[in-house]
Amino acid sequence: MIEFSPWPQDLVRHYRDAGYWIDQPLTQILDAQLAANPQAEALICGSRRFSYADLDRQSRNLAARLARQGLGHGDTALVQLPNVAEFFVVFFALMRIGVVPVNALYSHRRLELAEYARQIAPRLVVASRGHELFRDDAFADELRAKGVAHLLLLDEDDPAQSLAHWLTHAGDLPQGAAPTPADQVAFFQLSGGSTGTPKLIPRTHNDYDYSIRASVRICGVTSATRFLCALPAAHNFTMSSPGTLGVFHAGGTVVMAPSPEPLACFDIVARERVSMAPLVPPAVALWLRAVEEDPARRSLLASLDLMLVGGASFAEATARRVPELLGCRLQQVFGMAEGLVNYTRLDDSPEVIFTTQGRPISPDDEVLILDEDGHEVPDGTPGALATRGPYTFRGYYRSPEHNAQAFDAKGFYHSGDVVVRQGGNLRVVGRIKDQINRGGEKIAAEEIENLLVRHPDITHAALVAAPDAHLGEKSCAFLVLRDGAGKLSPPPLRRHLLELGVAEYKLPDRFRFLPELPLTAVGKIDKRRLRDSLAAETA
Ligand code: OOB
Repeated sequence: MIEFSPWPQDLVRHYRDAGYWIDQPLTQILDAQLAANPQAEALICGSRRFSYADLDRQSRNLAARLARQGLGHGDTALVQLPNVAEFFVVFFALMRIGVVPVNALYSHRRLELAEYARQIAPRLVVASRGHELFRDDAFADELRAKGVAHLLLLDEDDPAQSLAHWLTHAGDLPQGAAPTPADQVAFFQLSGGSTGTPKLIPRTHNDYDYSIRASVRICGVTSATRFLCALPAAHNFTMSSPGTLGVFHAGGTVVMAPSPEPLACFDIVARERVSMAPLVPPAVALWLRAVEEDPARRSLLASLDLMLVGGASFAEATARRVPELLGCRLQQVFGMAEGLVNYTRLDDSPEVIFTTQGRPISPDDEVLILDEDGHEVPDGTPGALATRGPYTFRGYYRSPEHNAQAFDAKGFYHSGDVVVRQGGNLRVVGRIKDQINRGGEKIAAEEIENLLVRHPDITHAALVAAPDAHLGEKSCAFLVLRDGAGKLSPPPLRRHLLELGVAEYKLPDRFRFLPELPLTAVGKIDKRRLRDSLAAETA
């Protein structure tokens, strides 16, 4: 079994008694539809259409082949796929045989994948030939040298490692192959992070399944729902809030799109009569602009009933324009891969929907809003969010030191968000974690600072958020150069980071050079002053 920090026994009992944890593996999502309505349309990916029976058959074929290779409980997998149907085939196949995956983002590069592989020591890697890392065999060979026994590739010619080939029938699932127990780790979610190395979040079947079932009710997902999967499929928002898994749970249809780019998505929405779409705020802005530019485009969105918006702060003025311009309802979502998810409710007043990020899923989500001394603040006063509950994790994978900081003695996870409670709803008003939220994509400042100072001419680096009209935030790196170093311009600095293998979305958007970094009274880098100086520049 994969180790994780368990919930204390009294809470475990309570979560079961309250009916949150029902001890079913995530494969039950598919099994239920296979029993109820196997021919219903589960998944559309370009011109390919999958019934629930198709999805089940292909994932069983893969599961059987993997199990015959000896993969099962105790094994992990590193998966990196774009937004294609195979993402779900692979996910359910691994769930079937109890192999625990990390689903890396397609934008991740060598640094991220190597780090995840270091942490989980996978026996299986599933990736795509279309990704720069797998275009030749160099990285694959590196992974093999570190213990990866099987590599399966999308768009691969060699049958031995062609994912498509492994999805064909080669015998049934061996006796004894089974998901991990429902109270054990099903898979890892990715943390947006604020630390030097990306952290992994163990999610159990029980906790994840509960968040999905409850989200389905809150968001009104039914078998008639046609759900656009245009954000990265591996992201917690896209997967479970209510996400693709919520749609499968309800027997609806998931429609894949390669990205949230509006014109391509509008055509898909119109062609496949999409009714529900989760988006991050910058994508919403692009959709709004596309309709403003050509109001006739609005008719392409006629089937769209509900847009879910989350992942980064969403301006009230933009929120108000969603129903007006796109002709659909709006639901705000404030969630985190670590667990806690808040939604505005479908029957909330427009004021609540436009001005807040909703309230928690569960009556047993405990949310504390704390001042600097750790005391709860009154309603209407901003404070730091701390939470625990039936689907909020209790520790990052193998990270005792970081866990000691991220959790308090009572097991509350301190998310680093600054929120205000008003009338029972939360508003996200700021952040104390050292992270940049670049339109929903999270960048841990420390990770990039560590990479920047590996440049021979850089002695100190600080990465901070700069306000940005389109993305909400962009990143700016403040650098101190070694005495005698010549001028450095952005292109070689970005090249330095790319050569270290970091994902492109983490590259600083701007660079500023200082003779030294400002320090606070206790000698820490004064990031507030750096942020203020950027705000002053824009003003
Ligand atoms: C979602 O998950 P993550 O893990 O990528 O990021 C979580 C962080 C939160 O702690 C918060 O800082 C920020 O993203 N965030 C928001 C927000 N939703 C997330 N900040 C302001 N307003 C919002 N509505 O981003 C995520 C996971 C599940 C559902 C939705 C989003």
